[in-house]
Parts: sequence; structure tokens; C-alpha cells
Amino acid sequence: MTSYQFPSDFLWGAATSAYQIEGAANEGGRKPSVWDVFSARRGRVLNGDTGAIANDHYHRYESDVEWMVRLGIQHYRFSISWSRVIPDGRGQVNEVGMDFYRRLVDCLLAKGITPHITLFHWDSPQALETKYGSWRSREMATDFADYCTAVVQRLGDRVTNWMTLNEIICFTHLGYDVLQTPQHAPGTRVPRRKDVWQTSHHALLAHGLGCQAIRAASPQPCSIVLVDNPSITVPLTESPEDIAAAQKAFHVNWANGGIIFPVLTGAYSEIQWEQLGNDAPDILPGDLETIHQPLDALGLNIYTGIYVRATNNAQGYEFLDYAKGYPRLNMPWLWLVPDALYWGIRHIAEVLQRPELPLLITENGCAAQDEKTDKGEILDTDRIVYLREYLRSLHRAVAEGYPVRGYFAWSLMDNFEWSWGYEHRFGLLYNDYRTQQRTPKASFHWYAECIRQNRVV
Ligand code: GBH
Repeated sequence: MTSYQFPSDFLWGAATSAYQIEGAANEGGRKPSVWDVFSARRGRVLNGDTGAIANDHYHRYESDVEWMVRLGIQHYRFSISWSRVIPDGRGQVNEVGMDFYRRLVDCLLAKGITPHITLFHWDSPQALETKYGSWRSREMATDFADYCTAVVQRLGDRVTNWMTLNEIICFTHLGYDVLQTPQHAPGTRVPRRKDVWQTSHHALLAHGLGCQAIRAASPQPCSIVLVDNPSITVPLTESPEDIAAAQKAFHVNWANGGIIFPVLTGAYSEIQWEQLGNDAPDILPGDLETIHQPLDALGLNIYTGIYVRATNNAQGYEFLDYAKGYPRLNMPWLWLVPDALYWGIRHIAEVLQRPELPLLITENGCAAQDEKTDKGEILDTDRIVYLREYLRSLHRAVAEGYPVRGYFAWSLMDNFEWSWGYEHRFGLLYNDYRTQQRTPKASFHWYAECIRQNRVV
């Protein structure tokens, strides 16, 4: 019988992002981000919700840190709002905005919680969208690097864990390749597929230049991580044939071959590049070297996966539709595929051939239709089932020796779930948006117990 025990140095954490929790959108010199503008437009976000107030974390960070202490996490991943720190996107640094992050970091450190800072989680300054179309322009990459320098110069004395960009595909392809109902800011439709791929190429450059800027500005040795959400292929059975099929399909599952491949190998996957044909982005000499920076770890956001099996067709594999009635959590895309955690980790080692690269699960979690009982409890048994199965899958990867070092639950608390507004709740803490009262869900207590015992309970 396995007890699902984790190594004693395994990191347990939780994650959030700036726009999803901070609020205080017009305070302390902050100017609008693309998400402020996008969510204020009618029909863009469910129920007309915006992040203007969100969880009011900007004013309540101290009590939120107290909740982290109760949860028992020793690591906290959050993001910095670029438009709070450099309101116009480039140029003048807003020290009042920086002060908020100084106070937050000091509060975490005082409680023995290590900060892991994501420099970009989708909320780019609107000024740069207006000026040059943000990720449509190469200039975005250099402006991002300058912003990294400004932050690391100011926080690098007390923060050593840096994450550059969160989920490149989401703020590029899902923001610029949109038809009638855009779900992601800025919600712009670019003319050609090639232009879409150009936006993600610029984001890759931003990552590379950002890495260089962080290393140059950091006053002490630091760790640099890219947070990616590769689309995970899961072999239908673990026969050698199905495993090979899932590994081959991994190259072209959505944009894997054009994002995670160049970052980790220094080249777009040949299979994906061939499929792209005329849609491939323009790459300048030196770009791939810039993108292919040494990383201290890779962050993986894994929520779901897709089944693949070997077939006698030209490519040798096929993607399978989800069976009618296949279990899903409270999001249209959130199929329950716990094995995706294990296979995501293994694909990095075997498909990307980076078996030595330390990995962090930087996000994993699910939305549920949380409701309070008469006694005021939130009995989110569905979330517990989800997390338990995924953690068991993670444990399998650890037990087989893959270098996965830590896990961050998404999310510490319910928050602004982008175009789904506040209706879809991902938190371990329930948030009442009328009173801003946080209430621990059953999953909060369950995860706290996992951390305390350092195993899946
Ligand atoms: C993460 O994205 C984000 O980092 C985080 O901010 C967010 O709150 C959390 O997950 C929960 O959603 O509609 O079929 O095109 C999750 C990854 C990738 C999931 C894009 C939804 C769109 C599928 N997302 N995907 S579809």
C-alpha cells in the first residue's frame, strides 16, 4: 500500500495573480491594463464583472497572508501588475505602486513564506496596446525587459524566485486570434494566422530578454522560471504504441511546438513548423538564442489533458473525443484527467529531452459550484476529489524520479476568473464579494492536512 508520501524538501504552495485579486484599479498611481479596458466593455465578461475591486487584496493583503499561515504553505506565487509599477508601460517607475509589493513581500517573509513572483500574468499596460498593439510589436519584448529590470532592482534584495510570463498562448493566441466573442484581452483580431504566431514569438522574445534582465539586475543569485501551460497528451493505454503516439502528438497539440519547444530546445518543433507553412512567424537572426535562455526550473500549469492513441494513419496517432458524459469540473474545458499531471512531467523529460530540468507545478485546481450550507460550511467534495487524484498522479512522477520539486494550488482564494467573472470559483478560500469575507472550504482544511503530513491524505 502506498502512503503517497512526498520528499521532505518538497515545496507546497498556492498561487494567485494581480488582476484577479488586487482591485484598487485606480489607486496609488496605477493606470489601466488591457484587462481593465476589456472587462469594462459590454458583453465581454460574464455578468459585466470587472477586476476593479476583485478581492480587494490591495488593502487586505495582511489578513490574506494570515490565511496562508493557517493553510501552512511555505511558498506563495503571485504576480505584479505592470501598470501599477510602470503605469505608461515604459518610462517612469511609480514608487507608490512598488511600495505595495515591498509591503506584501515583507509581510510574507515575516511569516516565513517564500515569495515566487510572476512578472506578467496577462494584465499589460493599456498604454502599450494603444501605442503599438502590445504583443503585435517587437517593442513589447524590450519594454517588458526594462520593466523586469525596474522590479528586480527594487525587490531583488529580498526576492530570489522570479517567473517571467504566465501561459504565453493565453495572452497571445487567445487575445489576438478571436472571432465574434473574444474571451481574452485585448480581444483584437489580427488579419492572418501568421500575425497570431508573431504575437507568441514576441512573447518568447520577452521571456528571453526578461531572463537576461533579471539576471543582470539581481543583486544575489536567483532562480528564473517560465510558466507554461503545454497542452498535455495522455496515452489511452500505457502500451509502448500509445505512449509513442502521445509523445508524437505532443509536438502539435495546440501550440506546444511553437512555445515550449523553442524555450527548452532553441528551435520550433520541426513537426509543428512544417504544419504551419506560411503561417509561421518571421524569426530574426539571434532570436532563437535569445529565447533559449538557461532556466532554473520550468513551471507547469496543468488542469486537464487529451487522450491519444496509436492508429494506422499517416501520422500514426489520433486525438480522441471525450466520451459522452465524461466527468468535467465547473468549466466547459475542465475535463477530469489526473494522469495529465504525470504525463506532462514525463513529456518534458522524454519529448523535450530535458530530464534534468527541475519542474514546479505552478498551477493546478478546479472550479466548483461552491455553496454555503446552513451551518456556513462549504463542502466542496468535488474539489477534494479533483485535487486528490491529481496529487496522486504527481506523486507517481515523484516516485519514478522525475525532478518535480513543488506544487502550487490554484487558487488561494476565489477570484476574478477572467471572462467568467466571479461566478466560477477556483479558491481554497471562499470569498463573499459583498463583504470580502474569506471562509475556508473543506478543500482548504484537506490541503492543509496534506501539507502538514507531507503526503496525499
Ligand atoms: C489558468 O489558465 C490561468 O493562469 C489562471 O489565471 C486562471 O484563473 C486559471 O488557469 C483557471 O482558469 O475555452 O476551449 O479555448 C488556465 C488555462 C487555457 C484554460 C485556455 C482555458 C481555454 C480553453 N486555460 N483554456 S477554450
